[in-house]
Amino acid sequence: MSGEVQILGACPLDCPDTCSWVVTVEDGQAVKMRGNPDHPYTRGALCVKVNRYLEHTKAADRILHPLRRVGPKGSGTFERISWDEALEEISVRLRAIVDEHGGEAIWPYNGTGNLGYLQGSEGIAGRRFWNVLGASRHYLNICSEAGNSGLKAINGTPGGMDPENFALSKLILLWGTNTLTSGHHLWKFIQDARAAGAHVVAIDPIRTRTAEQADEHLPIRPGTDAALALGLLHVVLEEGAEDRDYLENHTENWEAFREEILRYPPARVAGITGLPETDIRALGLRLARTRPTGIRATMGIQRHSGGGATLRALAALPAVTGDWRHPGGGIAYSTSGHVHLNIDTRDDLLPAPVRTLAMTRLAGDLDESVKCLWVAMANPVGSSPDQNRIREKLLREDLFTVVMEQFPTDTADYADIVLPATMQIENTDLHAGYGHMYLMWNEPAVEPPGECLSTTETFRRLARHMGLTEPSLFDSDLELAEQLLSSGHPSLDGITVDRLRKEGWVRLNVPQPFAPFADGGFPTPSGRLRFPRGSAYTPSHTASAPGGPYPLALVTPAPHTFLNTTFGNNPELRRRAKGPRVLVNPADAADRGLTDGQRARVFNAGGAFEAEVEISERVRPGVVASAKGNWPKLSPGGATVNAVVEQRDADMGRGAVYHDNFVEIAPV
Ligand SMILES: Nc1nc2c(c(=O)[nH]1)N[C@H]1C(S)=C(S)[C@@H](COP(=O)(O)OP(=O)(O)OC[C@H]3O[C@@H](n4cnc5c(=O)[nH]c(N)nc54)[C@H](O)[C@@H]3O)O[C@H]1N2
Ligand SMILES: Nc1nc2c(c(=O)[nH]1)N[C@H]1C(S)=C(S)[C@@H](COP(=O)(O)OP(=O)(O)OC[C@H]3O[C@@H](n4cnc5c(=O)[nH]c(N)nc54)[C@H](O)[C@@H]3O)O[C@H]1N2
Ligand code: SF4
Ligand SMILES: [Mo]
Repeated sequence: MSGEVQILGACPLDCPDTCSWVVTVEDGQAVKMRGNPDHPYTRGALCVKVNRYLEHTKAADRILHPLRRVGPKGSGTFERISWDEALEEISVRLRAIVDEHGGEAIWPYNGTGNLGYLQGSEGIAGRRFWNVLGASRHYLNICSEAGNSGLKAINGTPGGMDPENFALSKLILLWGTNTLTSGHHLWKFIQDARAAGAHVVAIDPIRTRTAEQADEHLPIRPGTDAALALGLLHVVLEEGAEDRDYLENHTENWEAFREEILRYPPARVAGITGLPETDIRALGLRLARTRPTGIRATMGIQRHSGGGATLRALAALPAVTGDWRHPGGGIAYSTSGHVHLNIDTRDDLLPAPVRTLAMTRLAGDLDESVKCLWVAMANPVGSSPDQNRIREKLLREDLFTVVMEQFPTDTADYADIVLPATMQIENTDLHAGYGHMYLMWNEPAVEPPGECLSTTETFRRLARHMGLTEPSLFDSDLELAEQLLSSGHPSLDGITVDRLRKEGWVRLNVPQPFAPFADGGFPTPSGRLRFPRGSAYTPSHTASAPGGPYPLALVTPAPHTFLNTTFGNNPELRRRAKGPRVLVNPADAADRGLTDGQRARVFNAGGAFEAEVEISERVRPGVVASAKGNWPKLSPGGATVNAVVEQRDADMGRGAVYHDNFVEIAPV
């Protein structure tokens, strides 16, 4: 067909797979998007969500112009204004805030709606601009920081196995991870392993679609996984299957940790985890006898008070068994620890040292000291802990709230100014998967609709409008990409912007197959893996305390049809999600007189939301589950599951505790 071109891009969403896609453009219009079959990891298929991405870019509710609030905060009533008017109002307000209260009164609140190194939360976007103004720093700890910190404590890095190497594993532990929903491209590698005889075990309080496909499912009590890890190691020691040579040459503190393991015999672990002792023993034996064993743990398992200690304990397994020696052995949490880009946010531009505000703590920390909240790539009213308190805080009249958005989210409803943002087919970006080993390029396929601007362009225009002169604020996207690749780290050898643009992706320059710790070499001061000192198991909140008036432990996992709250307004995906639902075990339902399909109120001291009851053996007694991702304003009662998620810090990294809250349920 004449005038038809194919443009290579990458999915920007917060998903480990970072798919390669191909957009067909005809006469300046994107007419088709498909997964790129040539990409070595994502191999073609996208997912149920992003199959609707093109439709989503053209959705009727897409924000296409700058908006100014005309109604009360929260009402979502706006008038259209020009970019000039928007930039002028913002400039005046920001100048006044900086003059009167100092730059720290600005909270640049970036979320994970886009993980791009140019446009998204991983990268430069806006941060140089905020440094010039002396704004508070934002700590992006909403998702993975407890686990990252636990892994750094033991291994010196969150980076571990190359997920492609699961194809070589003989025993695979899918530990608190819902692969088929939250990063399904790994499944092909698991299937390859299975074809070669691997045994696959899912460890999850919910019988998810992943657990259903596994060879074995252990429905563990939430937040007790570190105890299970210690119990499995107890069996490994009973069998004499520890790798003494690896322990001696590549680890620290083994003797004390060995004592800690001996405090967790399977009978005790059965009491803690709610799993039969025979199952723990059987898995321990398998672990003792199977090399290589690969552990896949993603972020779900660490959304608990003890989340950091959990990842640290899981990461002890491949050190004791010596699995790190083999490709196909070890633990894979996030590959981002292997990505060494030069993210030059120019902190030298800061006029003075500034405070850091944590993303998880918006409900508590959005106090009088914050005069401007600048939200980008985030929908905190839908996704952050303690929804009701966030709403209250956003109502403050003297708070100047700017939201850069693609869609009229619940958060945008509270904005004074809304700025229209591009979607991925309309902007340039550089990405790195956190579930694979490739850098990815996203070439814009079409012009932005309406007056949408990319993140980088928005900040360039704002800097110009404010009369700022720092040259690096005006670097072009391609210049920024060059800078990102200029760290000099060997993993980037041979990777250039030209090459990325031509090829679409390039594998990090690491050995293939990749076995990062086969000969030790952990990025710790001693080069050795550091076994935990003291107690290795920190029980979660719901595992340690009786619930009192709220006895049910609530887990709030990833929905199949949304990506966090992204797509939460897509009509077809909403239809498939069938509204907010809560999974209740038959015994707990009977105790409360709940019937299948009925509307119920799920509540605790912090708030309440409504959901349709689904009575199911897929959850353990005492545990209920309701997915994240629904939009409050599109949900019955105007609230979602995050109304009952408390703002509490995990043990490490100040991670959020989304899967670690008590609730009660009553019929509506
Ligand atoms: N379709 C879809 N895909 C997504 C997302 C999405 O919203 N939708 N979100 C993306 C994002 S932001 C992230 S961070 C990743 C997260 O990906 P996952 O880690 O898969 O996320 P979750 O669904 O939160 O948790 C996974 C599983 O952990 C289980 N779990 C909870 N607590 C415990 C526990 O204490 N022990 C054990 N063993 N299991 C537990 C839950 O029941 C759940 O089935 O997925 C990404 N992919
Ligand atoms: N109950 C519960 N809540 C959770 C979790 C849980 O397990 N349970 N998981 C948490 C996790 S893992 C995460 S990562 C967070 C995510 O929470 P958030 O960071 O708030 O992510 P989203 O909810 O996806 O909202 C992202 C918004 O960014 C917008 N966006 C996308 N791309 C761009 C862009 O290029 N520019 C601009 N300006 N905007 C863009 C989208 O339209 C969307 O409205 O949610 C957390 N919330
Ligand atoms: S959300 Fe994940 S699986 Fe879906 S297209 Fe994006 S990267 Fe691929
Ligand atoms: Mo996340």
